Amino acid sequence: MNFGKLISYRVCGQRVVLRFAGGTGRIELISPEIVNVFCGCETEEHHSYSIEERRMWNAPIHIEEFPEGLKIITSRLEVRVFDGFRVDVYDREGRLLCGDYRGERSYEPSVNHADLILAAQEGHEVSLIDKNHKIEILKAMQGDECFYGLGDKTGPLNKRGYEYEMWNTNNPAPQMENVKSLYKSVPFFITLREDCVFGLFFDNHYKTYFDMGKENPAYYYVGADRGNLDYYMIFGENMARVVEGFCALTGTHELPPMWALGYHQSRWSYENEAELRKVASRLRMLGIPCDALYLDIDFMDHFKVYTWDNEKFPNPAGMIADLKKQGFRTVAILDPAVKKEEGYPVYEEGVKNDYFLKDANGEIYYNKVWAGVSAYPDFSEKRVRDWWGVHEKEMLDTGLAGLLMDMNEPSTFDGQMPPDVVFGNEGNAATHEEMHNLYGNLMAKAVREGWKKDGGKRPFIVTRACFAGVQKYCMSWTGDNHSIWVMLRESIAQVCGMGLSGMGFTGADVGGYGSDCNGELLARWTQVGALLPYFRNHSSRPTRHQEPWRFGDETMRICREYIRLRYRLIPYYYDLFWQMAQTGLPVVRPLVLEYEKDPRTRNLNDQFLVGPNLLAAPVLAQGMECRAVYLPEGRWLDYWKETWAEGGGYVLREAPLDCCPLYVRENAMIPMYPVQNYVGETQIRELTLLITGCEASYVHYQDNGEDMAYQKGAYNLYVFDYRDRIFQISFRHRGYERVYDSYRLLVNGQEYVISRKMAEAGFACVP
Ligand code: MIG
Repeated sequence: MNFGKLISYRVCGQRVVLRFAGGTGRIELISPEIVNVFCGCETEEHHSYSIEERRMWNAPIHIEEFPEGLKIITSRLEVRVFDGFRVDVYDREGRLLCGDYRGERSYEPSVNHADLILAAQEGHEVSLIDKNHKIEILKAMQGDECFYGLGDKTGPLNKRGYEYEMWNTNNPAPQMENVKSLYKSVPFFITLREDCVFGLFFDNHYKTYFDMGKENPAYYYVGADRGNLDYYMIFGENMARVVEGFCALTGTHELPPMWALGYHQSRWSYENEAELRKVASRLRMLGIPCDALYLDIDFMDHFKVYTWDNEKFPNPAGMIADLKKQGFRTVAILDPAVKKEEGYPVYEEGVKNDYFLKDANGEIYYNKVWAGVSAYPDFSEKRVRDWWGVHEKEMLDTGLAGLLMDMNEPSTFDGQMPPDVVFGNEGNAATHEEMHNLYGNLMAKAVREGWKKDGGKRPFIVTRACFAGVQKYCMSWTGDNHSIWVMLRESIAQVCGMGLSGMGFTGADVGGYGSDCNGELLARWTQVGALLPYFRNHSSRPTRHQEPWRFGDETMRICREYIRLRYRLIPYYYDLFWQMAQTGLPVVRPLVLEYEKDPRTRNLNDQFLVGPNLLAAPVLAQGMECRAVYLPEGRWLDYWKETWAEGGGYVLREAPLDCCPLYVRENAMIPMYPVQNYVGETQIRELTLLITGCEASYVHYQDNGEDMAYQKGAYNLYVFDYRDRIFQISFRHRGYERVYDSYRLLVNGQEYVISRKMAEAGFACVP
């Protein structure tokens, strides 16, 4: 796009409309620190599916003209606009934070056309497309940039030097670091520089391209061939504020039911009632805590959505109720496509009421998935979402506690869905080319709305495909990984990257989905999975079973130990989930999020933090029994040895197969529960608090863990304070009738059990 000379401008509240010789653009201050750059190439106004309720924060601006252009000044920023709609952002001290690149893109084709054609014959994936895009946002590289986020992408945590595409893709082959798109598209990344940090959200849901300095180290760019030029630069004093800013625009996860934080056991598939019950009793017999069991596609009658195979599962409600008595919730998979079959009510209703996507000729569009020839619900229409929700309600009436949405890229077995397939889109018909990346979000919206019909229980909805902002509706998992060591390692950067992109409730299939797992890999993977937000062991049909007991006693005991650790940490996780619902800050964090000024955290791919207080340095390679652990500034308590380690450098930690090195920050608290077979098995009357150092304070959240009463104030917010050896609790909010009767304090190696009264009065921890 060629905007040419800046001719005139008009100020309208926090918005500046800019007339260039070649078109109109505008800059809007969403807040003093969030800048929107917009040009309506296809629609006059914003056309966003991520920012559904557009919020604005008060941001008085004033304008100064200068010879080359215009300055738009807020209390925090100075946005300079030049000819060609070039935009540079400075802080109020005059430091350049982010500047447009002034040259053209320049790249040397690394291979010639003939080579590509040659390689394509053997099946190599080659891209022959012209690399220039209609919309290109080029930012000048200052040299010190690290890049984070971009939703679920493979490769290192720091995306510098890599290129990606946003086009939701289901590819069951191992997703290694050369893969450009996975199931999810979140066109948002964070640029971290030595003395500044900001996020860039490209609010364009068409296929988009991100090059983080791979093509040319002089710039990084974002591109698209369709849609609007519409992006947000989100500044903030640190990375956490930037993540919060992005979530303020696109939403946060809601508080999940507490059981969702437990261990989940899955398999494609537990074939029938007997097999599922066997898994359940095995878990209880071995004392392996578990909260959820999964029904994969085989529970359906010939893979028909919203049906049950009555032979394999003759009495779903009865079975689900029995499992519930043993403390298991049942979660079922939910695929979008509807089998084409006469007499199948879901299909017939869809045809009759015009609920399915259409081809360019206005006929129902069919492709193939598990059920064979199938039609695709048009979730862009509210009436279709409502209908979907009615069937969902019937499903939930059997007692199901959750739904896992799969194949919503949407997947097609018989070639790609053509770009001209038509979505109704509430009267503004749109094509698949535009709507592809949104299909998962729209399905999630349908399922979240449908869930409300079920009354008061908190939703547990998981998605595989999605676009930016899906966190308002559901959580996610990373899809089909493989039981190979690199994918265990990769899952950490994936989960951390998603956490920085608003999607902090996520996890990877523990043990790996495709390929065969083995005992050592499962043990190591369970150690990692036990610490990631969504903790589910899942494996694919043609692979070896990988429940914790499948590889002998030692593996089982190690897995059980770490699953139990997770259950001890449940209140800590719950606090972090509560905090995430308020602010968007993820539960699991790359070290750089908490220690961005420390350059040694910026490329750490094999460690992570759970909240601010717990650091994990898992072993991610076969045969490794010792590893270097980077500890940031400060002292860290070795969780297992109960000894202190000095931070600000690497320590060497032995890590035999039964050990995942863990460290607790100095001057911190971690609340813990006793191990239970499942969340809610016993009523917790005593809270254990691990306290390190000599001064710590901590906010703890408590509610019934089940329903929506917390939204009406039925929760407690405690403040725990420890200083000068005095431990004291107080309430910031008191609305939930149950409070802890006593506290078990673990203070630097000493243990004190004290009553609530003593805790409220202030207790001196003196041995
Ligand atoms: O490609 O329903 O990612 O978790 O077990 C197979 C069968 C389709 C893909 C999901 C996986 C699930 C499987 N599904």
